[in-house]
Amino acid sequence: MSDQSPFDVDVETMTRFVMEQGRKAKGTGEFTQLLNSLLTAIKAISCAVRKAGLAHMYGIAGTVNVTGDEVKKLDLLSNDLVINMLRSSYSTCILVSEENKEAIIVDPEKRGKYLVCFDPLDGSSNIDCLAPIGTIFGIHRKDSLENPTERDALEPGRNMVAAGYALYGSATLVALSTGQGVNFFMLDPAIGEFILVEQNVKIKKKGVIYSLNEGYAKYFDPALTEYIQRKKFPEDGSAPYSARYVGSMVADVHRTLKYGGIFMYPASKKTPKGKLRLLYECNPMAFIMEQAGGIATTGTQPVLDVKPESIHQRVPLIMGSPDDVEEFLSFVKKHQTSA
Ligand code: AMP
Ligand code: P6P
Repeated sequence: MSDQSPFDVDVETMTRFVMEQGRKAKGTGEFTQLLNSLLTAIKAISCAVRKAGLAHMYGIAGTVNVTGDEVKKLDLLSNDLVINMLRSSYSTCILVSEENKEAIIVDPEKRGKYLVCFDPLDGSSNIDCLAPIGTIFGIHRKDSLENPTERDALEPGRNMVAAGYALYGSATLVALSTGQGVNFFMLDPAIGEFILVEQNVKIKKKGVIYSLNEGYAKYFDPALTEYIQRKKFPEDGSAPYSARYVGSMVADVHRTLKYGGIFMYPASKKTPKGKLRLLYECNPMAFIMEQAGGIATTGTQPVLDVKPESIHQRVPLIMGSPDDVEEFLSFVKKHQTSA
């Protein structure tokens, strides 16, 4: 008998992991229901993303979203999947989606206690060239909301109970934190389950990669310009950093988490408030980054401490290895004092 068993008969699936965590938390099971419903949506999106070319789902769906971007068919499908799975989980009260101008207030008969902010398919401008894209989500607990409104969604990221992302790349991965560290799960298409592959993920203290869109260099402020120059022409005899930029946030952040370094979508003359959205892009990624021992800042304060003023608010974002982010902030400080 071969000792290479074809199946792990005791495989740690994400569903099992989430249920075990639920038991430890001695909760009502509502949160577990939410996570497993979200997972179903992510599995379906992963399937759609990989079939898109065959199912003629590329191309513009003929509408634009609140940010004015042309919406591709996969965006619409992904958004509908997440909304429908969360609504039918009986665990949510308010849904904030990048694709919906206004917050969705869940019908009373299906209402639970969680607010979920999500970008159903981030990086969608990369769909047609098969670059990695992703789903990003952040979860807040909103106990005893009699009549939930959009304003109840304006919570600082520091109050989240969980956050994570799905990356539809060469494989499909989910990164999840419920406040006790970051875990990675990989989708095994053979059994349609996410498998625990890395526990308590920690980012390197310092990396050797910087990641931002240098095409906008003419708009950079002096502190950023000097920092990037220093990465290319180090003055301490160290080797220059590598530049990596996919232009798909989930791919760029995941690489930063895995390899270390710094990811930036900073304020500039072109985008004074940055481009990325606070509630469903920056906050969830900042939660994950801090849980992995990294730093996530707007350049003036931790992302998670920003008090939102509107659900599609943008903020500048600099995140990654603590030494790299602290070094960038030292340039910000230097230019502030010399200004
Ligand atoms: P619940 O009563 O199911 O809404 O859970 C109450 C709280 O317990 C949640 O807001 C979480 O902070 C925690 N919790 C419950 N289930 C889980 C789980 N599966 N994984 C991690 N934390 C959980
Ligand atoms: P730019 C994708 O459209 C996105 O929203 C993020 O996923 C990504 O980080 C950013 O925009 C890229 O923006 O201006 O560099 O093309």
